[in-house]
Amino acid sequence: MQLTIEKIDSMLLDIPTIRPHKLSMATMACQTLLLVKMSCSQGIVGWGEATTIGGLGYGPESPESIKSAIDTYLAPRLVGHEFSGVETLHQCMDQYVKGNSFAKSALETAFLDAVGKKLGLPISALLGGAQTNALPVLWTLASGDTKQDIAEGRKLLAQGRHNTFKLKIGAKPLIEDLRHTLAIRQALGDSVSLRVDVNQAWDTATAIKGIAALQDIGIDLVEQPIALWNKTALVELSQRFTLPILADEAVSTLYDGYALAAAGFTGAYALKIAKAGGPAQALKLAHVANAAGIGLYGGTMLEGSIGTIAALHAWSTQTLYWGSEMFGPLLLKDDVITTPLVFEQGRVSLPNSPGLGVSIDEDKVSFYQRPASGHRIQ
Ligand code: MUC
Ligand code: MG
Repeated sequence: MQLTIEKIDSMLLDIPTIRPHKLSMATMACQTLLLVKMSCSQGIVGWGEATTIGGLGYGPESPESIKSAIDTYLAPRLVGHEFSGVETLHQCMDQYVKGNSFAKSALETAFLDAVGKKLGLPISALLGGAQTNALPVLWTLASGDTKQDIAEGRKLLAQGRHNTFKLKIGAKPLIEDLRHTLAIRQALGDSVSLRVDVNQAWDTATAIKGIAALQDIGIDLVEQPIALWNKTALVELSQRFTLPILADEAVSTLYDGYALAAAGFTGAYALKIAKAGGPAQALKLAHVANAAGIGLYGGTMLEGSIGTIAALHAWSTQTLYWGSEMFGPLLLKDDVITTPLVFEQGRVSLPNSPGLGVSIDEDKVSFYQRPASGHRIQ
């Protein structure tokens, strides 16, 4: 297999969210999708996507910096070159550009889409083969209001769309977050799995107090309670409590995963294609986790359909002990693929036609595309 990349176009799309989505570091009224359109030999076109949360609130790459890294530094190194697969593509990207895993993820996704279309195989087949075509998916209750979250959770349970929920806490004092969590726990009932994501907001002392209380409330998983750099305390917290800790911001690549496991971390890892540099790179972290006996969770950067489906192809090759949160497209008011993903009975189904397995509505892409001179503060 050889594929020559002939042209790379990147664009920013701003799509409103269905309601404000409140995290400890940002409130999202809109999500910005960075889309990549990769034109290759034989008229094959691949699509990729990268998103982040809250501009520069989540990590070191913003939508605008992802676009600039692609346009100025990555695309010129790739265009006109022939690649035999994602590994040679990555060697080239890593040689000229350090870091910038979100930008690389969009390009790796577009390349995988193109390779799949050339070979007539879904991306999952390129990555090892799907174990399932319906993946577990939770929903995040993050309106910022306890009553509204309860109403939203009840409605989704009644519809049968989700049976597992994640709450975003950490922006408010601990006592308020605990009251909020307990109220939702009581309202939604014991058969529902409830998790919380603190997005690094606590110091270690608050985490010890908070996790002990969350354990009593019956929470199943506590995601990234403390700062991403504090690996020592994260390991200690994982060993101190029976309530498992999910490492998110603290674990991006296989190297992070190895270091945390070697230090004695006993929790689980949130895989994200953006953190690792693409679907194939994220699976390297999954393999390290498998070797260390660490459970996996399919994580999202609240991608639209293209990024979500790219991740689903990768996650489908794994056993996700903690399920996934690939609900990003449901949080957006509109979509750029012609046939939306189907979410029902706590699962999302994986397309199985070649590449990503989707058709892009290019009129929608143009409609939501940010003008070249425009800017948006999330
Ligand atoms: C995160 O930190 O996990 C995932 C789901 C959600 O609502 O926010 C994200 C980001
Ligand atoms: Mg998280």
